[in-house]
Amino acid sequence: MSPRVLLATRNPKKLAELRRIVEPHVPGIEVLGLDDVAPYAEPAETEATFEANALIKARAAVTAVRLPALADDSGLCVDALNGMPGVLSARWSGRSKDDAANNALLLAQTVDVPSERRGAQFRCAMALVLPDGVEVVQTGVMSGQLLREGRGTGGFGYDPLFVADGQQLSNGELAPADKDAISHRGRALRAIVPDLVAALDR
Ligand code: ITT
Repeated sequence: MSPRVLLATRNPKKLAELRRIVEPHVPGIEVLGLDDVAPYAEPAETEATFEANALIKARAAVTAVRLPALADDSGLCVDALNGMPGVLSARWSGRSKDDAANNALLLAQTVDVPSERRGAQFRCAMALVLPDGVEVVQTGVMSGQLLREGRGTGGFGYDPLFVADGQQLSNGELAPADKDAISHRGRALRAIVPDLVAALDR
C-alpha cells in the first residue's frame, strides 16, 4: 500500500499548495485532505503563535484519523501593524475568512504608511504529528513589501498585496512554482520532508 499522509487544512488553495510541494519530494505518497476522511470536531485555533496553532490542528487530525498528519498555520505579519494580522490573518475582517474583505481592511489600515515602512513577512509553521506521538515543527519566512493595491489573481489570501524581496511580480502574479520556491510554506514544508520520509519508512 502506498504511504499516506493527511494534510489537515480546510483551505483548498493551501491544500493545493501543500500537495504540489510535498508530492514531488515523496514519490508514491498518497496525500489526503480533510474532505477525504470522516469528519471530526476540528479544534479552534486559540494559541498566540503559529507553531502552537499548527500543533493543535495536527494533533486533532492524528487523534481522529490515526494517520501521520501535517498541519500548517500561517499568516502575514506587517511591520507597521506591530506584526498583525499574524495568527489572526484568516479572520482579520471578521469570522467569514473572506480574502477580499481582509485585503480591503489591511489596505485601509496602512493607507498612510510610507513606502520605507511597508515591510511585511509571510510566516508559516508546519507541524508533523505521528500516531506514535512524535511531533516535529518547522518554520518558514518570506520577507517583502506590502503594496498599495492588489496585483494579480493567483495564489490566495494576501498574495495580490505582497511583493517578496528580490521579486518584481506580486505573489498574485507569480507562477505557482515560483511562489513555492520562495514561499514561507515551501520553506517550512521542505524542511519537514526528511522527518516525513523517515516516519513513512517506519
Ligand atoms: P486551515 O486553518 O484550515 O489550514 P486557514 O486559511 O484558516 O485554513 P490559517 O489559520 O493558517 O489557515 O490562516 C492562514 C491565513 O493567512 C490565510 O487565510 C491567508 O489569509 C493568510 N496566508 C497564509 N499563507 C498565505 C499565502 O501563502 N498567501 C496569501 N495569504 C496567506
